[in-house]
Amino acid sequence: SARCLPLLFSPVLRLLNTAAEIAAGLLYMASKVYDVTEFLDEHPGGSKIILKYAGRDATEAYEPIHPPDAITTNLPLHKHLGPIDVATVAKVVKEVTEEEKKIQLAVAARPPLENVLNLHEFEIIAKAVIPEKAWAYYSSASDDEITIRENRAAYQRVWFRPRILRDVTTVDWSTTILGQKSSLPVYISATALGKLGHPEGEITLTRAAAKNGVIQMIATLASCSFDDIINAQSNNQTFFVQLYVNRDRQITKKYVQHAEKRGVKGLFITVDAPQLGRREKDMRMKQVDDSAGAEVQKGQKVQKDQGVARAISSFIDPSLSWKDIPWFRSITKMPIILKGISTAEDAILAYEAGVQGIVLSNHGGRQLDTARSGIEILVEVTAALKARGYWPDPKFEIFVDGGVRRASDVLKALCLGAKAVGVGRAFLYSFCAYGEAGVERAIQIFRDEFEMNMRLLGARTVDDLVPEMVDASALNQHIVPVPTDHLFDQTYQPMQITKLKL
Ligand code: PPY
Repeated sequence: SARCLPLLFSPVLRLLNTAAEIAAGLLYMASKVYDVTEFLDEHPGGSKIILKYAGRDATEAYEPIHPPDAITTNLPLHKHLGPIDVATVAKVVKEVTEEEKKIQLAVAARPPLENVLNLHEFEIIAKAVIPEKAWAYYSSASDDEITIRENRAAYQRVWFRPRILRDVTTVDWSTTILGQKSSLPVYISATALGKLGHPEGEITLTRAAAKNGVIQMIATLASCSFDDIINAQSNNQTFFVQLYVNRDRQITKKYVQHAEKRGVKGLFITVDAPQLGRREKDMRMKQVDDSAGAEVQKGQKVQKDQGVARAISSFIDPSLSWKDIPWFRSITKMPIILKGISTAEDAILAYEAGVQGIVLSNHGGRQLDTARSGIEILVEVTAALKARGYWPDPKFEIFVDGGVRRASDVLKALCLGAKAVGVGRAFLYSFCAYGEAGVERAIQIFRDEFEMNMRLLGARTVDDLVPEMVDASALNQHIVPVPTDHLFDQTYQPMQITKLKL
């Protein structure tokens, strides 16, 4: 069912109404009651937030920021107290908050979808219509946010060398990715916690992808459960899955094998996040949430330095290493792709480890700040692989992600050797702004841009995209001026500094 999260009611209802039980941490979610008393001190988000919902329906607060199986996987079975009869529960009258009112007005004020002409615009609209907390989590990047901006700037240091007089009456930008047909040389990359920004979450991506022949990479930390996403499939659509490797390898094994059984066609293992980067916009929002300082004074152990993301990242295994690759090979037949490679050295190790591909990525600027952009890494990686005779190799595909907002960005990456490009935030913002229709519009914009740019570039198919079509000689010059990215600069939000409580 769509109730990704379980809370509950019923035999326990009477208990829930007593102050003692409420204080003890009985929660109900999606019609089930859980006793989380002993878990209070371990909750990565602190105990305060749990106690706020004790004895009440926590579904709405829980759902957007937890993977659907967080409780069912982590809470011992004897703490699952059972279902509750919703009809017997006193209705909590929900007041409409100031923020919700603001959002309602913003939703009504959205421009008609056909007025949205490029992917940047989804970001402006998304920012207006999603909760501040969601915006903080999605838009944030690590430390000084230098890498997230570099992801855009790097594409602007690559210039085209277009060819002419090639009869470009018909142009075709379709391709295959890991042997799977794709209508675009773009796949929807994994982004977490989609329900923070839109009540339907990642399923909007699934539906739009199905209608348009686009491949979706399902995130380990999607708000919709893996099965809800797969069950929503149609048109025989293709999925990849992104994997955060759990400290408990049995959980990982189960997840991977389940994905394979359900027909997923590629396993993208995230290798650039042994610890989550410091995303200060996200962390700052947590401070606002906690009403500054009060917890410390009460002597409670609340980890105030965590944003939404850090609070739920503790399951990720920092001990993951090259030695684990054969184990992954042994548990699945899916192609294995390492997502988050940043150097030629590691690209070579990946090739030698026998994986089927790599994603050159800095995780959307959210991990190591001042790490280089994927497009810059691409030039280094293809040269090094070529020098060893490893590449081109049809059994080893190279992908790039980070900062892609235009088909022209994608074409530059393809010219330089990428098989396809991942787009995360831009699709995320498109569904936050307009749901499924927004994602469809984003895909349509890509199509329009591919058609025009391929004609103007003199490329009839993706096979015509060659290194000679770009001048990438300035790519690793980090101090050259680049043209102002007017649209991005308008949508990009500068960081804030802490405020005195005067
Ligand atoms: C990210 O936020 O960059 C992620 O990759 C998702 C995530 C969310 C929460 C914990 C760990 C990772």
